[in-house]
Amino acid sequence: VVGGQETTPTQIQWQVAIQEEGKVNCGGAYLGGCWVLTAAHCVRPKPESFRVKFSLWMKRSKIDTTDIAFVKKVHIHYGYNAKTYENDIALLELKVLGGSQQCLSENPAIRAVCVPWSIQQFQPGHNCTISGWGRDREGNTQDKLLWANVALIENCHEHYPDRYRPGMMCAGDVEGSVDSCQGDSGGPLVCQDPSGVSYVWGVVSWGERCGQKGYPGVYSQVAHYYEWIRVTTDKYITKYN
Ligand code: 4AZ
Repeated sequence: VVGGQETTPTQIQWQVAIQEEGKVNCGGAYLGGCWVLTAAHCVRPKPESFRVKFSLWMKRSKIDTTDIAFVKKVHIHYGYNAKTYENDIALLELKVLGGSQQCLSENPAIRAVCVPWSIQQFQPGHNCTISGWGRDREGNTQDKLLWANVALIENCHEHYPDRYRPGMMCAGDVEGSVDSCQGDSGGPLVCQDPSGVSYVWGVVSWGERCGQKGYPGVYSQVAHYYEWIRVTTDKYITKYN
C-alpha cells in the first residue's frame, strides 16, 4: 500500500494472506464458511500449491497465532484473461478440517465480509479501505499489514482508455498519493454502508505503477460478479447477506 498506515492486530478481520511455496504474494478476503475471494492472477488451478493464512498481522512475528487453511479447489473465473486482466477474480474453496464440518477453527479475530449484490450499492466518491502487505512508495513490501482510504472513481475508462473492461473499477485519490501496489493483489477494497455493514467492493487487480497521478488503482468490481460468486459458492453467501 502506498500512502498507508499500519493496522492494529485485529483491525481488518477478513484479510487473509495467500501463501505459495512458503511466500506471501497476495491478499484475499474471507467470505465465511469455506470461501476466500482473491484475484485470478494470484492463483493457478493447483490447490496443493496454496495455503491461506488467517489473522496474520506481522509476517515475521515470532508469536504465530495465525490459522492456516488448505485449499480444496481453486475456482478461477471462466472469463479470466491473463493478458488483459479481464475478470481477474477467483474463489478459493478451503478444505474441511478433519472431524468437523468447518474449514476454520473458532477464532474471534476472524470475521467474514459481505458480498455486494448490486453495482448501485456504493457511488463514486465513497471512501473505502484497502489493505495489504504489498509495496509502499519506496517499493518495499511490508512486514506489518497496512491500510489506507481510497475513493471510488467514476469513469475508469478515461484513465485507461485502452485497457478498461466491464467488471473493472477504479479507486484512489486525485493526487495519486494513496494506492494499492504490487503484493496487495487479490486483497480487498472494503466499503461500509451507513448501518456499518462492510462489503468487499473491489479486489486489487492492476494499475499503471502505483500512486501515479492520473493512474488510479484498478479493481475487479465484486458486485459485477455476484451471480458467479453465488453459483460457485452454491448460494452460500446469500445466507449471510
Ligand atoms: C501489481 O503489480 C499491481 N496501483 C497491483 C496494484 C496496482 C498496481 C500494480 C495498483 O500487482
